[in-house]
Amino acid sequence: MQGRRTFLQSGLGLGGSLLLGCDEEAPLRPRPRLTGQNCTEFSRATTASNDELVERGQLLGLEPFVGEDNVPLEQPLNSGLDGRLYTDLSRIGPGNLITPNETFYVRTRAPAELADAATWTIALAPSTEQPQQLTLSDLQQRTQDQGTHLLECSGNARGGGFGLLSSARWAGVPLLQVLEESGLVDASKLVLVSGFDTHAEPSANNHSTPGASWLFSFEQLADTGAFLATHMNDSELPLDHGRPVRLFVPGWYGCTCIKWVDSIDLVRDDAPATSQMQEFASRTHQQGVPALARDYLPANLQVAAMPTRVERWLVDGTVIHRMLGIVWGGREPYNAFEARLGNGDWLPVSMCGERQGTQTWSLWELIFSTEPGTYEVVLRASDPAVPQRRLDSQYYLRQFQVTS
Ligand SMILES: Nc1nc2c(c(=O)[nH]1)N[C@H]1C(S)=C(S)[C@@H](COP(=O)(O)O)O[C@H]1N2
Ligand SMILES: [Mo]
Repeated sequence: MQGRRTFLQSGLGLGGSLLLGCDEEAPLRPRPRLTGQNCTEFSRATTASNDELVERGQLLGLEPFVGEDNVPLEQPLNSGLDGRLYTDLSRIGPGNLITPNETFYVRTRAPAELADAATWTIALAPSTEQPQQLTLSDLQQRTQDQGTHLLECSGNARGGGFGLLSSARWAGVPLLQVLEESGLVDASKLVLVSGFDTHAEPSANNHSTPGASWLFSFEQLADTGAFLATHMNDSELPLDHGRPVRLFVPGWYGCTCIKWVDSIDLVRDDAPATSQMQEFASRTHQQGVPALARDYLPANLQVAAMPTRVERWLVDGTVIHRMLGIVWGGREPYNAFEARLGNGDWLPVSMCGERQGTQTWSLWELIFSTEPGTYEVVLRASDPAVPQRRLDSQYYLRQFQVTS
C-alpha cells in the first residue's frame, strides 16, 4: 500500500508538470495530447473499442468508482415520497452538458392523486384579504426561457453515486413578476410556496416527510431570480418533475424547488419554519433547526467539485488515465481547482474552458498514470478564501479503481 502511494505521488509530481511514463520501464515522455485540445469530445465508452481512438490514444474503457452502493442509475425506483431516479454522472461530457428529461434525477415521484393539469390553479395569497387565483394559462402566456440551471438535492450522497444532481434548460415566469402583476408585493411579509404532496403511502421508515413548502423573503426572490417553471428542455415538465408547475430557485438546493405548486401565500415575517424547512435544516447547513422561517440562511450551493468519470487509455503502448469531473455552485465562477489522489500532492486540474457563470456545471480534466489499486480523490478550490464548506469536509470524496 505504502509503495503504491509513493509511486503515485512521485509519478504525478514530476517537475510540477504531468509526465507520462513514471515507472522504470517506460522512458519519460512529455504528457501525450490525447486530443487536439483539452477535454475534446469523446463518445460514451463502457467497453473497449477500436472506434474510440482519438489521435494516438485508444480509449480502453472506464475505471469504476467503488464504495457507492451500486444503485441502479437512470431508471425510476419506488414511488411517491420514496421515488427516486439517479442520474449517471459519467455521461457528462463536453457535448453532453444538459441532462435529458428522462434521466434528470428525481427525488419524490408524482403523487398518484395529482389533479389534472388542465384544471390546475394556484391559490394566490389565500390567507390574506385579497385571495386570488392564478391559472395555468396565465402562466403559460408569460413563460420565457430562464436558461440552463443545475439542480442538486441537498441530500445528494456517495451511496447514490452523487446522482441526485442534474442540469437542464428551464422556461417559466419569475415569481416576483407574478406577485408584482397581482399587486402582492409587500416586503414586510414572507412568501410561502407550497406544493401538492399528498401521497397514498407514507415513506418507508418515515424517511421523507410529506408536505412540501418553503418560505422566502422578497429579497431572496429578487436575488435568486426564482421562477415558476412550466417547461424543461423545451418540453412540458414531466409529471415527476412537478407538472404542471414547479418552483425553481437558481443556486439553491432542490428542497426549496417545490414541485406541483398549488399555493403561493403571503405570511407574517414571524411565521414558523415549515416541516420541509425543518427536515432539510442540516442538509442546507443551517445552525440547528431554527423555529422561525426568517432565521433560515439562504439554502445556496457553495463551490463544489468532484470527479465523474475515469477513462483508461492506451497511448503508444502505455496505459494512462484521464479523469473528468465537474465544478459547480459558488457566488462567482471560480476557475482554479486542485485534486488529490490518494495521499499524493494537490495537483491543479485543467478547466475545459472558462466557466460560463455559476448556474450550471463546468468540466475539468486531469491526466495521470499510476499503478493498479484503489484511490481516493478529493478536490478543493485553490484559493482557500473561497467558501467551500462541502469540499472542506470532503463531502464529495470518491474512490476509484485502477484495474490491472
Ligand atoms: N411537492 C414536492 N416538491 C418537492 C419535493 C417533494 O417531496 N414534494 N422534494 C424536493 C426535493 S428534496 C428535491 S431535491 C427536488 C427534486 O426535484 P426533481 O425530482 O425534479 O429533481 O424537489 C423538491 N420539491
Ligand atoms: Mo432534495
